[in-house]
Amino acid sequence: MMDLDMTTIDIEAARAILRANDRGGYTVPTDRLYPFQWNWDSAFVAMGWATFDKERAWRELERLVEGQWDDGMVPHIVFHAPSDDYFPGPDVWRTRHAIPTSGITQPPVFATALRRVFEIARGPDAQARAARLYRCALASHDWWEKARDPEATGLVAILHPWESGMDNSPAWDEAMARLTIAPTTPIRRRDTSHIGAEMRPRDEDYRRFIALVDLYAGLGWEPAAMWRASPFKLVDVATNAILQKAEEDLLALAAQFGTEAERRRIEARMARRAAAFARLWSEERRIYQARDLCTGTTVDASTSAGLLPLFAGIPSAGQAAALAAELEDWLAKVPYPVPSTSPLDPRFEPKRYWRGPIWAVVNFMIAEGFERYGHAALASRIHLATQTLMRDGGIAEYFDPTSGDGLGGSQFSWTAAIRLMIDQAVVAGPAREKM
Ligand code: 9WN
Repeated sequence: MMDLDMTTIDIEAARAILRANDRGGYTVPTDRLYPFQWNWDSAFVAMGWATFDKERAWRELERLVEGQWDDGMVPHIVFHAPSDDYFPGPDVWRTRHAIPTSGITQPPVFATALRRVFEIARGPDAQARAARLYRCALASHDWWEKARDPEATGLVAILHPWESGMDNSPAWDEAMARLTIAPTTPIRRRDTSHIGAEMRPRDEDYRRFIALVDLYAGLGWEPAAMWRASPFKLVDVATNAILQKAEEDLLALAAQFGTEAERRRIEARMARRAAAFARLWSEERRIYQARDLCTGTTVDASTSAGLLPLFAGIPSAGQAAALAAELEDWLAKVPYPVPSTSPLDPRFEPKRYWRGPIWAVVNFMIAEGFERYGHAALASRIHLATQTLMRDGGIAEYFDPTSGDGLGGSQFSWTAAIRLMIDQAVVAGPAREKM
């Protein structure tokens, strides 16, 4: 454990980052590189704000749903104010929402954040604010079911790698390599003017990312048309696990804010999804793996996403033990948990974005997951490693699992939020159980 002074300094630094990245009720992930509000970043950031500024925590969630579409989708980016620092901007997305937004979504951490903010940030108007945001979260989960599981399999699919939040994961390689469409929008990358290209996705990835955006923009972002036309339809383990955890949190909120019919709807979805997860389990690989709906095949890639079902209580005790054993094997290869791609996989690259580096938010969810299954030593090992990485490598966007170096953007909001949440988890102990 770190000494108290060090901890106090870290916490002040983490709070200062959130304040510095505040753009008026919403928090940018970091200055310049990501100058707008991102969906799953903001959910974690709201939980971070809740540890020291309750009003700001509520505002973060409220500003995110300013971007919510009429059909319930919460977009992955809300472009509250213009900036030339990021590509692709609103002119590329060509969506029709009053506040410009992207046309795709991101892992739905929102209801989990709402429950947590409601539990720790009570105030005179908390009931009314939570009641309104509960409706937004429910609409978003209903959208996932209708738009992204139209065949009622129990599991939702993503239609763009950016929707997974794990943009260039090896899990998307085969599907992306198969794409035959080309972008019509000229690619003007801005990210590599802020960050070394060796830490970012490759140009060929961007061509494909934008080709999909152009395809969907041409379909007017209409969900049924996108579903029919998409050459990229992946059942992502992380998205489904995060959605399942969010349903659990939504159900808890529904006890106060929902109707009996809504509670039944959420429960039915949870039961269907829990059963359907069996299709993603690989006994041989000891991990959950994605499925490609275009080919009907399992994607043989072992990534940190494959551990996230723990967060939602999906695995059996035996499967949880297998996941722990699998992670131990990874940690025999690299000193820091949890690499985004297995270091035993030939595609592992310790510095290239989602092909190896560690993300504090993913660590947090995996640690909570192991805790849930009684693997307390592994859970605290992950939490402590996250703290150490930040202390030594800075509050960076991501970290090299071989060296511990901080990589990508610096002064990063969701990393700071996790620093604040870990501290609360360690100090508050059982409060963590509630998340
Ligand atoms: C595209 C903001 C976001 C995260 C994603 C991460 C990265 C964007 C990008 O940054 O994605 O959405 O331009 O690289 O992959 O998880 O939400 O931090």
